[in-house]
Amino acid sequence: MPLNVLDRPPEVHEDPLDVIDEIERLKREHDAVILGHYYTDGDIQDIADFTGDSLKLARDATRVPNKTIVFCGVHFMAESAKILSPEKRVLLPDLLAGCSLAESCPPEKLAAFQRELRGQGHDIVTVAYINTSAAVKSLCDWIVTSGNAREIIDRVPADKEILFVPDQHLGRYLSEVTGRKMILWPGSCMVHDIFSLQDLLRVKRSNPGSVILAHPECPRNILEVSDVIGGTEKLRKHVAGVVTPTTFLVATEPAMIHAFQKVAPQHTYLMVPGIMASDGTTCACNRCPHMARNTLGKVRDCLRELRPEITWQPYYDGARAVLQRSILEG
Ligand code: CIZ
Repeated sequence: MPLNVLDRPPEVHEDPLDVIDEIERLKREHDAVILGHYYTDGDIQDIADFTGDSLKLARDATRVPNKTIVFCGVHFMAESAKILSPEKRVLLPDLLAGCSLAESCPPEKLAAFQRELRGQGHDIVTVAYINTSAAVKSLCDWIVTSGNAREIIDRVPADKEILFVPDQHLGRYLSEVTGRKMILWPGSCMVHDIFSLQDLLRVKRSNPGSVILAHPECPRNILEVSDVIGGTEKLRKHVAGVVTPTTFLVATEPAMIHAFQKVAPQHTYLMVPGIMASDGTTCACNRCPHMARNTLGKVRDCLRELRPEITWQPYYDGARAVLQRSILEG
């Protein structure tokens, strides 16, 4: 008989310090290393052996000598690590940690759109943000992250048209900074799509001298009023380079503030509010629900059980070459 919600046994409370001790023991037992994205909670970033954006972590995954990688991030990141290091065991603490951008671009739809464009005479090069599935990557010519996008787009011959997938805001921003015309896929990130311009301006007004940091996945209206635009690694380097204590308004996933505080504790960081609901309350919906699936308990459990594991899929073969040349070479 199914359990009624009220009949469920209460969750056992575990002392986080005991969980961390067990994680350390299991890491030694299984020769494991923990990679943690800047968008995971602070306690996950703190136990990670390496933290970073998807570019840095994908590279770290190929360089670490360990047999097992626990990838605290989302599915496409762990998948990319497996594709670039097929000989390693890659664990993702929660297989449901997906990505709204990756979901917005199914491979069959992309393949059909590419056929349609080619049929109309467009000579396209498809550039995909790394926030895509391996099946989509295998249909693309280049994979970019917020950290290497400009550099890679500059390599696309000028006589080619660029189809950029799946983030329309990042694509539009890159088109502006590189001067390359692009055909944009209409995807967007659920976290960055939702900042409220009105509330951002209000916070800015009540914090004179504050500096707005924005991720290029934000819509144009947010980028237009921002002082520094960049991927997480660029923003982190920026705050670390500012000596004078400053108030930064942060228009990206709020867990990033933990990474900022570690390199530049002299500053004050304020989250940019999300859009206002009809009752006048401002949502706190900028937290990525997928990244939040990474918890200490799940990291411990995946090391105990050695699953969920990202296992090799036949279609990974098609994504390997493009990932290698985009992420590891050049
Ligand atoms: O590339 C990444 O890791 C993401 C998702 C954002 C960023 O700018 O680092």
